[in-house]
Amino acid sequence: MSERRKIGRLERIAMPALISAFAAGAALAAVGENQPAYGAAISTLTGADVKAHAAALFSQADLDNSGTLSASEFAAASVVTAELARLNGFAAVNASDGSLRTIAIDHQLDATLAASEKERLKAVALRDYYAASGADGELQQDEFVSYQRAKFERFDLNGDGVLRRHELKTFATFVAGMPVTTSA
Ligand SMILES: [Ca+2]
Ligand SMILES: [Ca+2]
Repeated sequence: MSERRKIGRLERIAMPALISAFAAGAALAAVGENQPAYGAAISTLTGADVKAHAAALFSQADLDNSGTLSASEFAAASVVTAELARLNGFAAVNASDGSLRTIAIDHQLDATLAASEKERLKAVALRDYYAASGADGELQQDEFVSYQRAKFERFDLNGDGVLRRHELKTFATFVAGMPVTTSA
């Protein structure tokens, strides 16, 4: 199947269900009366937070409860996470203490993702997926946690095991679907 066909199928099947899954568990604070209980904005993000967040994200993204993420589930999660961050004005993080915390995104970002941005995010996600999923072509939870952990390390510019200040801001910008550079 061509990339284009895969992406077309992804739009039709995964997106509405995934948006519901994410909205039920986390975001869409700007919409509706039943707002989830967000804790305060976080000032530091630790490796333990990333692990907890990755585990929560994995179950939200595994729409068919197969215990693994397909390429379309993975790519849809990337796009929906970015869309919700734009809509809310913050990235939502499931912290290691079980609380749902926020990281503000750049206020200059548009509240919606342009179609071209979505296409770019899907293309990047599919590339990452095939790199992370290994020989069996399915992404297991430990592979997903490792993938998230590697991204976290990429944003930890001073290598102290914690994201703070501009590291955190760059991370949130990335979650919101903007291309970011982390190398000097
Ligand atoms: Ca699945
Ligand atoms: Ca750091």
